[in-house]
Amino acid sequence: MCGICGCGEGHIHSHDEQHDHEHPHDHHHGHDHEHGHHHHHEHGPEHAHAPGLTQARMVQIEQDILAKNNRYADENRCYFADRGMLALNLVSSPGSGKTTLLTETITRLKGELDIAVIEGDQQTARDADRIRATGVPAVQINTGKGCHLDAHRVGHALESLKLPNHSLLFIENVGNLVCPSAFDLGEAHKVVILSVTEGEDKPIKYPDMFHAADLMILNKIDLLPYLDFDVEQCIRYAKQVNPRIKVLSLSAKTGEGMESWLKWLKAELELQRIEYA
Ligand SMILES: Nc1nc2c(ncn2[C@@H]2O[C@H](COP(=O)(O)OP(=O)(O)O)[C@@H](O)[C@H]2O)c(=O)[nH]1
Ligand SMILES: [Mg+2]
Repeated sequence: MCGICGCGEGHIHSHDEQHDHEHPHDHHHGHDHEHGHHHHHEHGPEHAHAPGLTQARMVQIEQDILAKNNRYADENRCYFADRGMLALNLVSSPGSGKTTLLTETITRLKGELDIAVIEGDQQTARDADRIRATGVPAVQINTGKGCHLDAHRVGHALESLKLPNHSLLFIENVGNLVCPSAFDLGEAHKVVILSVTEGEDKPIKYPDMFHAADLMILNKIDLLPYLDFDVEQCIRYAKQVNPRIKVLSLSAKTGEGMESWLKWLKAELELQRIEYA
């Protein structure tokens, strides 16, 4: 994960480490931390590859970051549970079709359900703009050099969305098949989207991600006639790293296979309603 690759936020201490002992995180103080981590840099390790940091110290820092993330994820999970909401964390490499799948899904479901989206990208608000064009609320989080969304920033996005009970919330993570697998955002499920243009071996090359996901969506099946992508082999690889993974094949572009995905979404939302509402 990010402590190892050194890409987390550009420096290894996240602003919430300092934030923790300044005031407790309650998600209700309306404070904007988006640009708040320019202070405190004189303290603590700044870079994952900082000279003088032992491997043991690096591992410790990494565990601390994940433990803090997990506490925020638990807060988010309570937030979702209190409202009978379904939150999904969409993960994939860049360009697999996450935003297209979302706009196509929203167009089909927005008459029936309350839907909102949290968009994670390193830069720009392009994806949040694409979502808002469908008529549902979206919050963009820019992670800068960061390669994943963390639960703390998702918690702040929830504050500004003020979602009604029983909402369906999609969280589109930063395009990256590695780091987002390690960060729980409080979601009910991670959904991994794999485009058939990426090659059938991705589940075994990036096993952490496919292991963390409960559902794999094989997207862009409209392109199969032009490729030598082996669907069956891909599904075997996915099940090899995660025997309980569910698989749906679809084309966000033509709409083929979308019905099963919509059905899955509604069933999962219904489960949350029954369990918590
Ligand atoms: N042929 C085809 N192209 C798709 C499909 N889904 C998305 N795309 C295209 O793939 C590109 C990346 O899509 P985007 O939704 O931005 O992917 P993201 O980076 O995962 O959010 C765009 O050019 C989309 O039009 C699909 O099912 N079939
Ligand atoms: Mg996108």
